[in-house]
Amino acid sequence: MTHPTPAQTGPNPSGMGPGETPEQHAHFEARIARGEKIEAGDWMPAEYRRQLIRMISQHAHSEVVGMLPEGEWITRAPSLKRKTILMAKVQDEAGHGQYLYHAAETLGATREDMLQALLSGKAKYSSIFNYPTYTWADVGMIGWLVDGAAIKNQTMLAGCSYGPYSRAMVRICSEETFHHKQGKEMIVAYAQGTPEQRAMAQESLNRWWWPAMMMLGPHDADSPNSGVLTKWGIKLKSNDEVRQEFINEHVPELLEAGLTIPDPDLHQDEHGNWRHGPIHWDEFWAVIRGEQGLNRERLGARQHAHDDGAWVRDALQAYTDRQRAVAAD
Ligand code: FAQ
Repeated sequence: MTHPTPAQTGPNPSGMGPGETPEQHAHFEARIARGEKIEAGDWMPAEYRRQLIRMISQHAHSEVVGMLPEGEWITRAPSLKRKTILMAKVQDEAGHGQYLYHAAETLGATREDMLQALLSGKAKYSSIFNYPTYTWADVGMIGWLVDGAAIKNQTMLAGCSYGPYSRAMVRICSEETFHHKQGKEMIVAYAQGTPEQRAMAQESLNRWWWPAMMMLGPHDADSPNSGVLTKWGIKLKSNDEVRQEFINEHVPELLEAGLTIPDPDLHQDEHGNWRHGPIHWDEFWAVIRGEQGLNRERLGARQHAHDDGAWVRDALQAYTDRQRAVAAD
């Protein structure tokens, strides 16, 4: 049985689907309240399934599209050590995409539908990957800030109520931690290096700080999906809570590295939380809509890769057909 891709249906804030009963919902919610994981074959509200397919497939697309800005730098890495680290990181992102597409498949989504939704522009992927990588320092800054933000969000998702997503997150987070460390190590080295290296690291931070803040999603008041996701234990923290954790960890570390954060309003409040200035959400929505940034180039590169891989899919299909014919004999 296949289920509609999220782009085919709209949000359902009440969460009650046609033919579903309050008793079914009460039983389902009691399981979540007891901390049980919901598994693929278990009964679940249609809206729970739809929300998970939406989030997990968009997450998978983000991992795969996220390979592009960094992959462009593999041939230009400044040393063998940096090249091997970057190659391992980009390969990891492909693996994360695979785990996540599989997790979405457990909910009845098909790989073909998900890929079609990405390539046609119907499905979203993270806004952060529509920003260009202009210098080598951007590779380090992605590791430090983008993986840093992703880990904050995904550590939370590792505790989510859907078993296959939660388990995929545990594995992905351990790999993302390595990505985060290598990015930080690289930027700290440049921030303490030659004047040119320091300038390169600072200029990169100036471009990536705000997009990294935005990638954790709109403010809670503007987050239409959060209500139902929180109710059903998919999101255990709100967008703003995760963003606050990200800032509190990263601001002191960036300052200690000798870098300046491009936010004149940044300050620490009486509770020790770092408070940021206004976020330019117009830019965020324009980037998501593909009106700003590299959306067209990213989708073009994915389409090219998809077309290039057609012979692999054909070969796999021919092999499967032959195995089935042999088994039938
Ligand atoms: N970009 O109601 P909410 C990574 C959309 S992985 C694009 O708050 P929600 C690894 C959202 O979909 C990074 N769209 O949404 C790596 C919704 O539209 P829809 C990806 C965004 O789901 C590192 C609308 O705005 N991580 O970086 C974004 O409750 C380095 C309203 O928003 C995941 O996907 C955005 N940034 O919260 C790889 C984690 N934010 O779908 C390579 C899983 C929001 O209704 C190199 N996802 N939107 O049409 C999540 O945790 C959540 O989906 C959020 C958004 C927190 C992203």
